[in-house]
Amino acid sequence: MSSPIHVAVTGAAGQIGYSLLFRIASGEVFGPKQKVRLHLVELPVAIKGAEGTAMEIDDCGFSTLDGIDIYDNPEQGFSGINYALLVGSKPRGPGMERNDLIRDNGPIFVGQGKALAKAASDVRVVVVGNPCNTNCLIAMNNCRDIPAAQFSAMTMLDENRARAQIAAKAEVGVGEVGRLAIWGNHSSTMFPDYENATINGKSVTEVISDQDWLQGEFISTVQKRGAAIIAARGKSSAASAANACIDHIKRFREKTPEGSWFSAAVPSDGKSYDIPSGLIFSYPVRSNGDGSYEIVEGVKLSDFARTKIKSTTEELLSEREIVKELLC
Ligand code: NAX
Repeated sequence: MSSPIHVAVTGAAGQIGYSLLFRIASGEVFGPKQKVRLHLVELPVAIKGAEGTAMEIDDCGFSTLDGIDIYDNPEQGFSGINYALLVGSKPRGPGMERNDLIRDNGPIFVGQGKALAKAASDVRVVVVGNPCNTNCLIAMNNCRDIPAAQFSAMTMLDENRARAQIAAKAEVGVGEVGRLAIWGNHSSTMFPDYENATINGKSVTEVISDQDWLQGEFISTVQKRGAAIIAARGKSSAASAANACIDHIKRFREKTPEGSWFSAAVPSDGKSYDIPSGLIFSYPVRSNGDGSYEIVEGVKLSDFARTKIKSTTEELLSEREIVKELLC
């Protein structure tokens, strides 16, 4: 086996951490021949919980696990890592507005960006903690030494949710639904682009003729799925979020098949689709399989799609305005 891949997970004692860490340790992400060393990063108050999770991971006897280290200090936790999965952040409390959440969580990502700059160099940073696009922007801006292209935020859960909805409506397997890009923010303004998606290579709109469903119920179900899960389960999505995080990492590591794409929020370049630069924006992207990726160019957007993308762009611009003091 080659030398271990070091993966830091913040919020390791939380719900998503509990679903995510076992699957990383099991070899599912980096393969059966690759050792993994886990860095569990938590707040001091939650270290005991992280220790309990670590005991359970040990008890699984994964042959791909090199070991687990637990930290209450991000700079130590990020030392020498190859991946930083920034999951930990403060959840939205009762009656709390999204803008309050943005203000409250921003400083966490200033600290983590600075810690990454000091402790890590060749690292891929994936932000899951909400509001994940803007948190990623803050971390990236506070970590100028690491190339911007190595930062991304997760919209894969939204893509998976959208593919599942389309598959159910068309009565096909989820694996038959492809090219379903999420545009914009991981929030209720995101646009799940059914217009360019396919079912077995055919356009979704050819297979599903119910345009009202596509423009209405489909989009709003995907946009509000997180809230529907909280209402049903009493807790936010955790296993599906961890699953999407694994998909996100794997899709970036593998070369994307010709003609296909996946969704990820990445730094906007100011050129693609008239999105201003300096945002973390979800686009259709394609991995080259060598650590680099490209935003897919030339995707045809209808007036309907453009209106939706405009609104999610405006939301991201307003989030950036709220945290502007945290961006250097
Ligand atoms: P939990 O509240 O179960 O766990 C969060 C953990 O983060 C806690 O153990 C807490 O101690 C830790 N934490 C808080 N601040 C920290 C810091 N500065 N350093 C290290 N650890 C810290 O939340 P969970 O359900 O695991 O969700 C985590 C985040 O994922 C939330 O922000 C949530 O909103 C977000 N989500 C993002 C999704 C996405 O698609 N991008 C979907 C699922 C989820 O809602």
